[in-house]
Amino acid sequence: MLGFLSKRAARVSLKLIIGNKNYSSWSLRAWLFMQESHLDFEEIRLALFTEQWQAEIKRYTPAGKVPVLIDGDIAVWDTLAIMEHLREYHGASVGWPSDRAVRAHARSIATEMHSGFVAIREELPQNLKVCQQRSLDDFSSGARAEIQRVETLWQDCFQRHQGTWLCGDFSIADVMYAPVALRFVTYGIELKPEAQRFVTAVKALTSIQQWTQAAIKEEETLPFIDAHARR
Ligand SMILES: N[C@@H](CCC(=O)N[C@@H](CS)C(=O)NCC(=O)O)C(=O)O
Repeated sequence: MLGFLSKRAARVSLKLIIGNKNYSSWSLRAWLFMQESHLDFEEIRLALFTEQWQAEIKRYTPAGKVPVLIDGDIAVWDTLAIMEHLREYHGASVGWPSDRAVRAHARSIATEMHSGFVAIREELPQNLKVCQQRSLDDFSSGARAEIQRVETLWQDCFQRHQGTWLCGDFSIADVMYAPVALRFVTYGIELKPEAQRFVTAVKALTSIQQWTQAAIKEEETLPFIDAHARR
């Protein structure tokens, strides 16, 4: 048994390079995926946009962004690539729904998030220390439209599929939208009850609570992100 454990420990060489827990939503996605997949990994946190940031991140990826997965001598960057790599080579249990139509829906909404929602990212950047009650009127028409799209998308999921999560069991679609749910909490965006179900489910995850508690303890500040909370 001990022999098995030590072999396993030797085999597990995954490192996840992340940014500040308070600010980095893409880091949160990769980390959440790995936690909920019960993978062993070492976490390496780099503070975003410090003087050393560019030099530090370029040691791991030419793309210059977090998250980055280090798997032995292989570096994988970009959240979707990281998740696919972990599914293929490390048996990550979080994935896509088994039903073909549900899987197609999950893939569509997950990649809609991955490639879009630019106004939400700009006007409601992840900042887990924020606790506000904002009105939709505070945001541009573009951001309002995107918030409404997310609300409709979540409602549609719960109307189409049975279960706690967007497409039934916890999947990559939920990983993609979890940081959006937290933004709606921190900026105090009210949602229709059916969409709010997703926010409630995300907040209840132990992994999310652990990440948020660590984020709140971080001391670094990014004034250009904090500025969005002061208006
Ligand atoms: N498409 C990338 C986005 C990664 C990304 O934008 N990461 C941000 C932090 S959340 C970053 O590293 N920004 C640093 C920079 O732009 O210099 C992914 O899915 O991982």
